[in-house]
Amino acid sequence: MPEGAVHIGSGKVRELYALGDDGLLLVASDRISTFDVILPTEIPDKGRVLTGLSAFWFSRTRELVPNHLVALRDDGRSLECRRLEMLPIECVVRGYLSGSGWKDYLRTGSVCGQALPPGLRESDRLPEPIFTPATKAQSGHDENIDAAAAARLVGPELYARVEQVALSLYAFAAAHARSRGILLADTKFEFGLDADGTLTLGDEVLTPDSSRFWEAAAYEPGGPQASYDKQFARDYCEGLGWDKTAPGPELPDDVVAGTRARYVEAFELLTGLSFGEYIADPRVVLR
Ligand code: PZK
Repeated sequence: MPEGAVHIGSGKVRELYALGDDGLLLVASDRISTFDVILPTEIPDKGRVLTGLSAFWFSRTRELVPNHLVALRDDGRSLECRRLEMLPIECVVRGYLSGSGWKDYLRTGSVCGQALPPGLRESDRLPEPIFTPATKAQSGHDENIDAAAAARLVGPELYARVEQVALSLYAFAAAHARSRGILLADTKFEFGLDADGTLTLGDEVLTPDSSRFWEAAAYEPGGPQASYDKQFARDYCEGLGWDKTAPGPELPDDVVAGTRARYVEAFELLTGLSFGEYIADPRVVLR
């Protein structure tokens, strides 16, 4: 337990602590989930990779929108943040048709009330990226909602601003990732208001846990794409005939090593830094 911090929440793979009255500490563990189940085996350094990537993106997008990052700790897995009043919507941007977007399109021809051209295949690139808000489900899965429902939750002015900022963040990050051989299929942002009421980017951003990263060289629309980071673990679990209910299976050493290597590779491609440099001094990602 970090010194002086009071534990206030747990995500599937992260812990949240209060730091004084208006600070928070977000700590990323090495836990991994597949098919929505936390596995008993950890992936060494996964939490550092995700924290380093998140800090990298916060640093590079601060001109687009202010964010909650205050400091990156020496352990490389903990972010000191400002406490925000979080908005009650998940801000998803999709550049490709996958996951719940693909499911909704198959059923209705639309995603979040936005009609898409007919004849799209799974994983196809969309004519242009779309903002697809979702509710924050207390338990279980977030539910896609249309713009009118999201605007009722946050107010129409804030909704318009959040949509515009989320689309700008996606465009910036997708272009950066593409130039390094990675497709950013979709990503989820969470925003809040700071003490002055300023719209502020929170949570973790543009990590493999909040986004779908695909290897550009292997991209083949018409079916599901391999996950950049988790595919070894998923393939192994599927091969066991596991029924995808808790508890998940232990991962063997070679699957752990292969999965860790993919996380580190994503970090190095996206940041242009060696992961060893990051471990030696995490603040290298802040430039
Ligand atoms: C906040 N979560 C998600 C849950 C985690 C993370 N800057 C902020 N101000 C107020 N609240 C939050 C944030 C952020 N980020 C984030 N819940 C509240 C969450 C559990 C563990 F690491």
